Amino acid sequence: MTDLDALERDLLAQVEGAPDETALEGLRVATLGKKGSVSELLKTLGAMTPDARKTWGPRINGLRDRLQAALSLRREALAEAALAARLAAERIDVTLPVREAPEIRGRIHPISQVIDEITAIFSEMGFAVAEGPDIETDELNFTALNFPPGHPAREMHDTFFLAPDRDGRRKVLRTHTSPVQVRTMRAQAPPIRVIIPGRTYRHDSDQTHTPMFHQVEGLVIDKAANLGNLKWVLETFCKAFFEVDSVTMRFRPSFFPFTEPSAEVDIQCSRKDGEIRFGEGQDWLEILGCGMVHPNVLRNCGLDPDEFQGFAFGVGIDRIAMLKYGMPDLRPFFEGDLRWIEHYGFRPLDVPSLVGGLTG
Ligand code: 2NM
Repeated sequence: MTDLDALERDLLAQVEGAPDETALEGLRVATLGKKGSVSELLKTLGAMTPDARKTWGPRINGLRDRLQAALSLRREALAEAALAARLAAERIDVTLPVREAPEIRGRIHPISQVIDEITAIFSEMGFAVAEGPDIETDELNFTALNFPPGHPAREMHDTFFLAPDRDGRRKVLRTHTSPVQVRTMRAQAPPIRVIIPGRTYRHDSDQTHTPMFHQVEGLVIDKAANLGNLKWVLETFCKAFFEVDSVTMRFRPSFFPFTEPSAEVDIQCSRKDGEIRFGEGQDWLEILGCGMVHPNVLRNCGLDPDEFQGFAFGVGIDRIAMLKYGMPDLRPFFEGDLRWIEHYGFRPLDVPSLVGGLTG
């Protein structure tokens, strides 16, 4: 019958045009489902005469079979297309570079590197690391260290003062790390061997000075520590730090309120085309200050100068970092310019040690 042929053409066209698997499933339910249009047609066979059924049975069943075949063909085609679309959408370009992990991408600031190097060297000599606050009392920064109140030596330091507290006392940004030595002597009994790396502050700013800078100071207190020990410690440090087999050092008499006698130490070097080499040459480079701890300082820290003595030294970290790593200007140290740290920074996994090498 032409009605059945028209129905078949229409259904097959709908199957062919189903845009996705959901629409196709809707079509299946509407035709072959329990109450689907084709299922309803099949049900009419039961009520027919045997003759009519002979004619209509094969036609309606044929329609159902062809419709079923068309549905599964279309379902396969749609599934294939959906998979292809997903593969295209979720495609990953495995040739793209991987983003580096922080421990690979990051850089250690030369100051941190040099502090780690210095710590490694002095640890080997039996020194511990001590630390203290950046904001100190006047007593710890000056008075205990034998700078009497009103003494002109306080002016050598271009101190940053904080606003006075209720009692009119003004705290200071520490001008050196020496207050930590005082804290250490007051807190623990000799023998003492410590180094103190840290930030220090002075009101000074030009090509070679920043208002915040870094120092390492060292302190040794026992019953017999002497200038000979001091010289050995400093020479051992300089050779290890500058990675040379020998250094020539020159001790010039100097003055610090907290040491007596006091000296400034130069090391011999050569300068060719702006490049500095140690252990050779005719030039002298000032690198640190040192001396025997003043009896007044020992007394101020509760130690009897007739029983205990010791030496101390102070090194400017920023300055020796510039010398060792050939950095001509101090100011970019604290500007946070990524290009500078890319160039002068160190790799996080190259940890300085005397065994593995200080500088990787
Ligand atoms: C220096 C130079 C010389 C020093 C002295 C002391 C203390 F606390 F023991 F008295 N601490 N640091 C010292 C001595 C520091 O820096 C250039």
